[in-house]
Formats: sequence, C-alpha cells, structure tokens
Amino acid sequence: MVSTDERIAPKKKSSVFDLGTYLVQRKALVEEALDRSLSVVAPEKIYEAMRYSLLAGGKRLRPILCLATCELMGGTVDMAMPTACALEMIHTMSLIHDDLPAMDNDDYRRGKLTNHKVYGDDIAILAGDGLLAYAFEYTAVHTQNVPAQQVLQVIARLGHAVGAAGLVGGQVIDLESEGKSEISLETLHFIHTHKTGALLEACVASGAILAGADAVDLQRLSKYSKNIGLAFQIVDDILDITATQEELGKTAGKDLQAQKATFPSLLGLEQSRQEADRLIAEAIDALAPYGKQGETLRAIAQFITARKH
Ligand code: GRG
Repeated sequence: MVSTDERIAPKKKSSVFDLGTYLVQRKALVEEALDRSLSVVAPEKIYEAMRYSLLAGGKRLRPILCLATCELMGGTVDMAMPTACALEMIHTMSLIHDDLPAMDNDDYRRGKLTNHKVYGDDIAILAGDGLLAYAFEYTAVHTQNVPAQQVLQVIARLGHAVGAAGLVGGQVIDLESEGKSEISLETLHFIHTHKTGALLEACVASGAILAGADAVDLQRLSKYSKNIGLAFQIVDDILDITATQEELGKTAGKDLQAQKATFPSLLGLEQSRQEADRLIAEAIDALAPYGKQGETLRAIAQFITARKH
C-alpha cells in the first residue's frame, strides 16, 4: 500500500508556501483517515452518533498541528496520523459534551444540529465517552514505526491534557464562573489555558514526541503551543461577538447571553486583539531556530489570528 507520505511528497517540492492550499490538502488527508478509523458495527446507533460528530467537518486544526510538528522534527505523516485522529476524536467528544443542555446547551455545531439534538442526551453522552476511549485505543493499536516508549509518552500526554489537569479542569472553572461578571484576568487565563490551550499543546507535543524530538526542541515547541493556545481562545471570544452564526457554524453571541467573562468583556475588543497578536508574535519567535523549516507552524500561528471562524 502507498503510504500517505509517498502520496504527498511531490506537492512538498513547491518553494512558495501557500497555507490555504496546505490546509485544504491536510484537512482532506485527515478526513480520509478519520473516515477509515471508525466503521459502523453493532450496536449501530452509538457508532452512527460517534461518526455523526467526528465527520461533521471543522477546521481539523488539532490533527494538522500534530502532523506538521512531527514533520518539522523529522518524522512522517504516517507516524503521526493515528495520534492526529485521536486528537480530533478527543476534540470532537469535548464539543459533544460542551453542547449538552447541562453545559453550554447549544443546538448547532459545525453548521449542523448538535449530537444530542439528533440522538438525545443519553446517546450524546455515550458517543462522547465512546470517542474518548477509542482515541486512546486507536493511538496504542495503530501507531507504527515509533518506539513503544514514545507512544506511551504520547498516551500519557493525551490523558493529562483531557483530564482534570486540562480540559476537564478548565471546563469546571468555566462553569463555576458563569454569571460572575467580575472574575479576574488570572481566572480567565486559567480557564482558557486549560479548556482550550491544553489540547493544542498536546497536539504539538505529541507530534514532536512521535518524531523523537529532544528536550530542547520540546521546550521551544511548548513555548510556541502555549502562546497559540491562549491566542486561539482569545480569538474565539472575539469571534463570538463579531462573527455571524453562518460564519461560526454555531450560535453567535452565546458568551454575552450566558454572561460569561471573556477577554473582550474584561479588556475590550481592541486590547484583546492586541493581546492575541502579541501572543502570536511570541509563538513565532520560538520558531526562530528552525528558519525556513518552521514556515508551516509559523503560518498556522498567523492563521489563528486571521481566521473568521
Ligand atoms: C475532555 C473528558 C473531557 C470532557 C469534556 C466539555 C469539556 C470537558 C470541555 C470543554 C472543552 C471545549 C469545548 C473547549 C472549547 C475549545 C474550542 C475553542 C473549540 C472550537 O474549536 P475550533 O474552532 O472548532 O477548532 P472546529 O469545529 O473548527 O474543530
């Protein structure tokens, strides 16, 4: 069978890097891999619910970051694809649970009805649980040509990122802060770095670990990912105010409605934009030692502040 790396090799020869084309191609590769990763078997209902959200589109930024970092560190797309898929499974399950009536209570996600609106709350909870468990199984079973010790490190990083030390912890403080208009910038920073930043950090770290990156590279990449993680959520807060429902694929203005403290509510729109730009500049700075080889991660960082959805 022809490997993914062999299929994409000729396209990498172009000297002018075009992020738009790169993102479209990578998204297509990731979607093919996600489609192959999960088939419908008995009991069909749960597999259908899992596939409904996993294949509902989205930017696929997390898997793309994992693949790009693995390549920057000398690894291949094939080595990282199972982990890239697992990261998208985890991201998707967090969206399914976040949209539930007990949490953000959203009817639309990625331009489609949310999982619980189609399958009911009970199946949506289980679809999220199913995707979370499968993410770990998928990484352990399907990663090839990577030393077992590195795969183990990746699995540990994923667990740390999704649990109480990461997404779950961030979500808890986020829920507790709802309706409290005067939460501190420090608390908001905690929410954003845990709820959103932790998984983006894990994407970059796992791509690097799979490729066998050393401690110096992991440190540089950690600076990059921490900065893009926070910037990503600040931009998300800004878009909640400035973008339309069509652009977002979900209800706009939800933060204001839920009286959520956000960067724009604490700092104003302009200062929030400046903070996101400052973080992206810091992220790009961390890539300086990689010169031209760092152009993909650099362009992805710039895309985070330029994006409209
Ligand atoms: C992880 C075990 C576990 C439980 C979930 C619900 C929850 C705990 C955490 C909430 C995490 C969450 C929904 C954070 C928001 C992250 C965010 C900015 C999502 C939007 O990401 P995009 O813009 O979306 O990349 P697409 O659709 O493009 O993938």
